[in-house]
Amino acid sequence: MSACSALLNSRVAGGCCRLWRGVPRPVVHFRSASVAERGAGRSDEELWEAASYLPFSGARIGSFFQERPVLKNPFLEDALLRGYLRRHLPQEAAFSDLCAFGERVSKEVDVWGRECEVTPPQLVHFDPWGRRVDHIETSPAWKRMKDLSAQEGLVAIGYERPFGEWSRVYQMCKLYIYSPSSGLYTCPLAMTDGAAKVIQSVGVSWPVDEAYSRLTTRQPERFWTSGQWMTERQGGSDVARGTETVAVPQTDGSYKLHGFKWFTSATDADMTLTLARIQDRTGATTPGSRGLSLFYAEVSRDEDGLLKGIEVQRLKDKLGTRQMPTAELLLDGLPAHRLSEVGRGVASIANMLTITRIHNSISAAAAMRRVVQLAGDYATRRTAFGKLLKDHPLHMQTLARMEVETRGAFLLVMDACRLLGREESGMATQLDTNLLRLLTPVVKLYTGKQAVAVVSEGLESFGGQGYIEDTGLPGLLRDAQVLSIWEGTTNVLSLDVLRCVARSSGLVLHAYFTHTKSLLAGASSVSSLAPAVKALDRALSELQDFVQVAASRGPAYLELGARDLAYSLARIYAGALLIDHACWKGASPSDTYAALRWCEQDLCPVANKQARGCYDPNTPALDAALVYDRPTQD
Ligand code: UCC
Repeated sequence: MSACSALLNSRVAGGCCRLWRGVPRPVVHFRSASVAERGAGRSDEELWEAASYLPFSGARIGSFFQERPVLKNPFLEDALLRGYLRRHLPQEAAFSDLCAFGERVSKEVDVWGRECEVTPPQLVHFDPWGRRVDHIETSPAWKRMKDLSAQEGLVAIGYERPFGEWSRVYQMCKLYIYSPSSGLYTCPLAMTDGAAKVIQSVGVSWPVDEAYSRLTTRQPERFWTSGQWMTERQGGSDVARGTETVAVPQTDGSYKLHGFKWFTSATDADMTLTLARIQDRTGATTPGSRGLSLFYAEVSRDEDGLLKGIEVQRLKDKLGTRQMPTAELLLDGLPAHRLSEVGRGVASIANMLTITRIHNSISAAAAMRRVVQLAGDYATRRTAFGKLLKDHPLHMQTLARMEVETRGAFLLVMDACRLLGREESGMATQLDTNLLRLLTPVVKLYTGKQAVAVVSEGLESFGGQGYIEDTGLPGLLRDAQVLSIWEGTTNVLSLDVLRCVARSSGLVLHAYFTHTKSLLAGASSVSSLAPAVKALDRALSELQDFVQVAASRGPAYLELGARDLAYSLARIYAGALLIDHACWKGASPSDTYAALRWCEQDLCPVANKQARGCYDPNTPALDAALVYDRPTQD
């Protein structure tokens, strides 16, 4: 008997109910007509008993519950992912592993991811006896993620190469399934993968041979993660000018690092790669990029349990990625080994940047996919205005637009993975290498922006529930916001696009145009795709025109066009990939529809903005005047 009905019964027993005779009965709302009907002809006692089922009466909170979206196996639910693999990697072993992993993610790992979010890391500076310990405590779930990452080969696959040139695609598909449930463990994995790649490129020998084997192992007890400490007090973008850390040579050929790393992600790592300036005998260093060298350091403790050469100043209080420890570190004599030639630090760590930027793009596409899957599921459960959300055409139009964005992002990043796999397995042509150099910043910057927009739209599709913290949905948006910031902001990467065009004397663009045209070649006879092909052809020739005109203008003109150029490169390339995929014999009508819808947007914003004079010499002054427009004094 509920407390409420007990109370009512005691009143009935005491004859209180008689007091109600002759006075208006309280207005009661029965939960349903059937309850009301059952009340007909009942005694007062029975009616009061029935009233104890009233919604919102006493301790009862009524029947106002909403269905929750259900996370199903993200591999089985993803038609494009499965189609892409059927087309390019039709291997039973890959399918069964991804299917089993998808099951594990939905049934087991997703809960750990939530645990990481609600149990953020803590920094313990001192032990109970006052000794400085600088211990970063992470949740049990975060530690389980580390073991799982090793067992599932989330880094190892890239180095074992079980499927030759398609191994990177396979590895990244696993990470794509894992990412939104990983509690941001994909961040240390990205840096670990990048560090392994750098070590491989400089040579797997002492002192990094042991580290390499630990970064790429499948044995949880041996597995190491790596940090990537590039950001200092002056900020994270202008590494060449902002790096103050110095490396003091030791007599045994090693170094000790002294500096302040302002933003180190996943700081519970076992080792790190970092940049520093080597001091000469007088203590002088070389400024700029040419003064930077790349160093390897282990994060270890002495026999008293103190960190060797590191003080953890504090953990960062961030908008998102709260699951992950991000710290400010004082390096005070951190033992290190130089990995690059002197002054070749940036060029040497560039391999790491390529890998982490691809991981970043995977996380972006995966965040979009996750919110689209959850929103789609919710639409089959949630009724509003008399019918399920899925039966409201405007709602479905919104979800379909999110789906189109997600598909474009997925194909973009998978193509970068395809090229990376070709390069690493020795299959890459010069065109592939050039294309990968151009696409890496383009894909990272474009998918980072898409993720914020699509995840934000996704939250809205849940109505107010999308704004409620313990649904787990707001965390998706917070974590998406970082994707356009770290590993190079949108503008920094847009300038990187210009830089790689200039450094390659335009060869990266040549590769881009050549490959994009080849992607369209099979579509010319497919009538259902004709509007998309026509739009893409036009955009491609507009882009070529822009490149020709811009080449004859000064650097200032190009800089103003850089962001729009990068967006144009991304939209056109994604359109070509969608069209190409829709031409595949195993493609579905939805693949065609997605290609058509993608190509309806402004595919070449740089040409349209150029035509409106947006990069003309007077624009910077007008932009500044607008930004700093203030009310004039009366
Ligand atoms: O944000 C961080 C947090 C880590 C968390 C990791 C999460 C990963 C995702 C997880 C998913 C969930 S760590 C810090 C991130 N910081 C950046 O990304 C820096 C952004 N800034 C840039 O990218 C700049 O463009 C710089 C630092 C690269 C510019 O420096 P420089 O010294 O001015 O660069 P230069 O002079 O253009 O290039 C120096 C050399 C050249 O080689 P050489 O001398 O042989 O011609 C370049 O070609 O480096 C080469 N290089 C590159 N090579 C520069 N950038 C690249 C590149 N992207 N690819 C290949």
